[in-house]
Amino acid sequence: MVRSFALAALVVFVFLALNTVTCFKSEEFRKCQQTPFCKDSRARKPGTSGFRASPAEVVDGFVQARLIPENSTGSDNLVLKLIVYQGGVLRIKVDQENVPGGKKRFEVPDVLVDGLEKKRLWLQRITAKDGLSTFYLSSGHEVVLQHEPFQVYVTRGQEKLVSINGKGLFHFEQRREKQEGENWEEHFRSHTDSRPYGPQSIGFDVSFHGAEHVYGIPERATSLALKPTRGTEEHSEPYRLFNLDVFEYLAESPFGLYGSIPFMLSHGSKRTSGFFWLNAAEMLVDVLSPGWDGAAAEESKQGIDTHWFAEAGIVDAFVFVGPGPKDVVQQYTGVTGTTAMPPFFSIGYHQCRWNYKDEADVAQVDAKFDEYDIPYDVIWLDIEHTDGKRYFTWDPITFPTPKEMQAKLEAKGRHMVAIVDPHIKRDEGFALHKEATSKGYYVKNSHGSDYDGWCWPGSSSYPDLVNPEIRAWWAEKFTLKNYVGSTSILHIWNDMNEPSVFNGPEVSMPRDNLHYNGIEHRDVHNAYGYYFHMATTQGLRNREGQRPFVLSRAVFAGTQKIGPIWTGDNTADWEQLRVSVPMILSLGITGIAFTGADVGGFFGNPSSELLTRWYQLGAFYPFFRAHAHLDTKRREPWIPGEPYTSRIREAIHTRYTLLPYYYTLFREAHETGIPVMRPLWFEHPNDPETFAMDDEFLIGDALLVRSVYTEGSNLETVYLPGSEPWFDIKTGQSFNGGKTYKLAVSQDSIPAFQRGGTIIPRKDRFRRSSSQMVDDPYTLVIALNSTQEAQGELYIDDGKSYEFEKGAFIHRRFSFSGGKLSSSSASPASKSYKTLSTVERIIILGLDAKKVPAAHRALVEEGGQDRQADIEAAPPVLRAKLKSNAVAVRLPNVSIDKDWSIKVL
Ligand code: NBV
Repeated sequence: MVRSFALAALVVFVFLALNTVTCFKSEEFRKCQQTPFCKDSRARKPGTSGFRASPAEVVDGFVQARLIPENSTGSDNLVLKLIVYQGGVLRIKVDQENVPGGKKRFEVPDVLVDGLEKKRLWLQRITAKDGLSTFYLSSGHEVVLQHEPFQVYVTRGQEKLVSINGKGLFHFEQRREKQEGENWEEHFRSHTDSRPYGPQSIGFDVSFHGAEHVYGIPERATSLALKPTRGTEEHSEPYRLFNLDVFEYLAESPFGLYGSIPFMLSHGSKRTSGFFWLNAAEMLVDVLSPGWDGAAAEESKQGIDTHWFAEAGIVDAFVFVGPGPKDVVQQYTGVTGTTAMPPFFSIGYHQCRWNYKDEADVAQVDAKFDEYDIPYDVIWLDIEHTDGKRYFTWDPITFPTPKEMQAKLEAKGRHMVAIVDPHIKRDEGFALHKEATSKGYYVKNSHGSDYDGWCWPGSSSYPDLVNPEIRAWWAEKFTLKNYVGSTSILHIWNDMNEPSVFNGPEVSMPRDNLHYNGIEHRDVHNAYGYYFHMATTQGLRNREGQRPFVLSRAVFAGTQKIGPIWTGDNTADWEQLRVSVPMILSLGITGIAFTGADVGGFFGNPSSELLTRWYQLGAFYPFFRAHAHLDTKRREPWIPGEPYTSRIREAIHTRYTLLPYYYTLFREAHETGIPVMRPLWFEHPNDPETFAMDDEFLIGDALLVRSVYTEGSNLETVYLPGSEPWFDIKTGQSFNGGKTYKLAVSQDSIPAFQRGGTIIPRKDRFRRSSSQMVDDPYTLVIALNSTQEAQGELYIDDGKSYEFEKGAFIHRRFSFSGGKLSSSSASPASKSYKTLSTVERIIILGLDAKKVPAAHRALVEEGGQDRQADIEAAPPVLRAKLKSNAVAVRLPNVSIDKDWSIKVL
């Protein structure tokens, strides 16, 4: 143990020495001015692109034309393809046809969903008139190709929705032969990039007409509504999409973090639309403020212009027409995939720390949760559990009996997660390294030998997971036989997969490194971590067909169909608590529903109040895990003592009661792509008050949460949107919608409200972990709207396997109207999943005072039989105080999976 901690300390020391100081070192990372293609792209003037499109023709059901640069002497190498998919999706591809040397430019594979081709609309004709070629996109929408100057836009009636190159910034550096004496090398700090293919950047403008805000393009620590980066002058660096291990990242910075999702949504009172550029090379996006191009302020206020540019690749972009926010996300996830259905345990609470020292430490942390009556589902092991940072191994001194350790957890229905990073220790005695070397499975340097970088184990190499054969090999390492010491309750954490290389340029891999088929790292950089995550997940999936849980730090478009991610190394301060909300919202609206931030803050020691507030917020994150740096003080929930421990317990308990609701929302995300945690404008798209709001959020369409982000706060401003009432989830107090309130807040919880018109399924009995709640009875909380009605859903399956894909699930719809609650099937299952659960309680909030039942009996009808159940009204004193009427139906005992009704009035 001493040995491994001494080694860890040494590596941390080396890492810190490389970073010189322990905070974000901006000079480690390239600025736009230090990146030639970025600098050149930003210097381009509107209207200077000078491309024209040749007459368009329909080829194999899509539209094709050539893009010809101005003053071209016959260079018509650029081929434009416009492809339409069902449901309002336009794809725009521009590629270089004749590349010197015959090597095609890189087109990112493995991101678009299988079966996309089946959704393609087979175009029959285009209408050519006045230099415009027009064709059908979807009901009411058309695509227009303007030939000279080249521009593509989408219309609805007379209205333009989204245009590409409307501002004339399109440029495409074609790969060409190197001229005599030309030097294509680039330098950054001590690093040289040989750039063997020379300049090959691409850029264009995208205008979102009628938009009031743009959102998306994570991952960064900024507000949800993206601020302009340029106007007539530069305001800030452009938003950067380049996966990097940014040490102690800053809140409020356009700088990109561990992940890149090149998908942007625009929203205004009239509509939402979206734009996605499938490209894994370094990309930058400027959001331009009105008047940036010299257009009259009034004219340019009609929407938002953006400028996108990437170092390499091709144009493979998608426009999504909406019209609402949920439509856009559905269209985007229709192309890139929806959230993988998580195993049930993984939506419970996770306890992590760098590091739980040894098996005794794991056992005592586990026991303390029971002692303090706090449920948790998963305990995590960070890098120190390995034998000298050789992943898939266990330190023989500190973790000598990993299977026994896991068996003890399993007995309580709990799980374990262990870390597996992509850097493999270059140690001749390490079988994994020997095998990878002999099979030629490592990423190569520009000279073709195995790339050797510096990471936790010291000298390390990185498997080339871009190659499907190597992914299959990597996946095999996770079988219970190959991963010695693992059991079926062990799941995986993929960290450092940007990839992080301590001595590489910008703490990553050189861009001229080589993957299989000669793919340059620059082309695939932002997807490396995606492939690593994919191969690991495949490995766990092969293990007995159970749903895997693999947490990744790096993220790319499409990651949602693989597994969850978290927001990396945040800091224990109030500002980072605050920014976690827009970060998770931004990931959610770009498809990644299963995310969270380290509760408590990774770096530094939170005060007990901050830690408690973080639990109170984190309990609502889709992914709920506490984590802390090696150098921090212990901070498990019982450490701060009273009154904090009780408050933390209450926050975790609240999460556990809501697990049925969260699981139902995950099912929705899996089916439709719509995120679990949503910005207010997702549910209230016509309310401009909500558009820039990111200090409150919604869980599904029923819960609104407003966290507390300042120390000692006892008063907070909360906006409750819409025209229906909202009910405080703790007290039942009702508030009218469409108003801003100044509310007294206590230290015990953060404000959270249920919207009138919704029904939330809960399980209120406290257990040690979620697996022990399987057969527990439900409580249904009905919050009535102004017409005394409400709707809700519940989805249940075995929480473990893929049987749900064959119809082994229960999906119920609850509906309250005319004083009666009914349960009916929401989607027919081919094979029913069996459960013993019943409904033990129904709480009704907001009953019209005059209608509170006098009889105190409810009439229950199930399977053709009638019976009665007791109704308890809230005592009159409480009723007056709540200004709402809460009644509870006790023990109706109806089966959760059957049709029934309960007449209350
Ligand atoms: O594996 C150690 C840490 C991990 O705890 C953290 O969550 C990751 O984001 N890891 C980064 C590497 C070291 C960070 C200083």
